[in-house]
Amino acid sequence: MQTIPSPITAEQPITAEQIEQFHQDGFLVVENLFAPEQVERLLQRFDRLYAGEFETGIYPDEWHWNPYLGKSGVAGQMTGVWRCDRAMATIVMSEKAGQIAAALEGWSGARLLTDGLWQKPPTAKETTLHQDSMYIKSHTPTGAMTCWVALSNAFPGASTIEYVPGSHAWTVSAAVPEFHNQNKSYLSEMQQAAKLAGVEKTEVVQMKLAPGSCVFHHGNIWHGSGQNLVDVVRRSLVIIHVSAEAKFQAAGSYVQGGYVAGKYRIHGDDTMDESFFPIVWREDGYRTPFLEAYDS
Ligand SMILES: O=C(O)CCC(=O)C(=O)O
Repeated sequence: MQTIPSPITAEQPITAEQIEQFHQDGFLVVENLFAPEQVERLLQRFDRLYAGEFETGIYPDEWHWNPYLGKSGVAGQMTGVWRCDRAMATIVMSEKAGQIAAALEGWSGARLLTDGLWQKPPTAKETTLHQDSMYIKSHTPTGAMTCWVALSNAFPGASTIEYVPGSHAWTVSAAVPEFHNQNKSYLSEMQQAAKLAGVEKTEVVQMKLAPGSCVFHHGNIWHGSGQNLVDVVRRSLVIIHVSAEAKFQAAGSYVQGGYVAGKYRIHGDDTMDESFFPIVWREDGYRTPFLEAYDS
């Protein structure tokens, strides 16, 4: 596994070796992408968001678990938090994260697709291994990059993010039937996919990351997390980019797999409107103008 030093330079965010490593494994660790003060600021917003206090008055796109209705010890997942809270938006719109995503994928720029805020309290069950591309299918050119940012210490046994190295080369499977509270092994769909790919023995690696460090992962890689066996809440932020050139697939057609992104499609138009899918970094220096308000 490779790590890259921080701060990265604007001219060369990552080396050719690191890009090669990413293509081989399907993921790349970047240490200290965000500073301790930035992580601290997000953690201050975290509980408020889960308590339903949305600074901008906008409700998240997706919200699993809340302290009033949810069972204790159950995983929480919120999607589209950048619209709910400006401190979240400042981090989610990171130019540096977009630049690295683009460099790894060979894109001319990176456009934010969506984000996610996760918490896995002690005893929280596993997150079924899956491929993000199962849910991200409505744009073209296809492809997505996820940046999984640790907001607490992430380590084996504490429901840290885990990967099947090389599995980004397998074909994209149908969405897993039970994402959060599965009744069978959280590895079983991945194992079926491995068989189809002709892979006999699979390896699952659990990451060790300090708060502010992250892993960039390919949209097709199998990943998820194990049960939280320690007495600490695991917290993380997910930032998902697509190519700056991405558009929705042919306007007017019915496209499955739109999930969150499909909700923001304007009828009869294939544009991924920058109000909803801003360009966070582009090689010619362009950045969606309204993001200036978040640049602190
Ligand atoms: O944090 C987890 O348990 C899973 C996160 C995930 O699925 C993702 O980042 O795409």
